[in-house]
Amino acid sequence: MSKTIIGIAGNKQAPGSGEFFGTTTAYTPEGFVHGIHHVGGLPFILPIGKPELAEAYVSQIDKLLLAGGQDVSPQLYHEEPHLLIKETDLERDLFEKALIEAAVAQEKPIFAVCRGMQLLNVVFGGSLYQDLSLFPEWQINHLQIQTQPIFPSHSVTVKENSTLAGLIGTEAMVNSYHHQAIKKLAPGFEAVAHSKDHLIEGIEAVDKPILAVQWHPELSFQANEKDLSLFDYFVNQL
Ligand SMILES: [Mn+2]
Repeated sequence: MSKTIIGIAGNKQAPGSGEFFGTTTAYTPEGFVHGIHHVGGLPFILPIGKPELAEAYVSQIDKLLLAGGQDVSPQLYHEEPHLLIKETDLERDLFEKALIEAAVAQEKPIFAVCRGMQLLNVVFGGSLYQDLSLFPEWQINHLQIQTQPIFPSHSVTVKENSTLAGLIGTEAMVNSYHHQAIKKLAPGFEAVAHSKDHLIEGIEAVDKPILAVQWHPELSFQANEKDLSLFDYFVNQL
């Protein structure tokens, strides 16, 4: 029986971590692989490559998943890097931008997590807070770095009648590992989840099969059925 093929946009890990004799590795967090397997999909990791390859990669998959990772290069939304920006990787940004554009052109669904949501927003014309200290209403710890991701740390309110509300309800608890967030929402998207300090935590495209969340369901789906439902929806319905 054929399975739904999910292309996961991969990341790279530079030498210096002590792994693999100092070579750079192409990888994705294993939670994405396990999550997609769990709901019956077939994950493939797409290694970072030249943007010209994106169309061919996307033609081989049914749906595209954008994972977390580095900050999005601020030049993609026409800003200089703020003092508090962390690592960026322009090669990854430009490859994933091309993957997004190819997926839209080929009418293939996209699910995005954390940085993936932020990059989607930028590619479609939005912008980001380069650090949460630049967000005037910042009141909540969105970087639960000392707390395991299976423990959700802050609440989100989800817009009634949105796709996301159909999956996780209008109130949910989520984990949180971000120091950036959406500032200007891209045209063609709706903010469907917010934290109590009014940061955007989930978006849906108005007329495209695209869903994205700011939290990390790949790190919590085994403990949290709501997060598992995101994988099930993406692989089997979106
Ligand atoms: Mn958060």
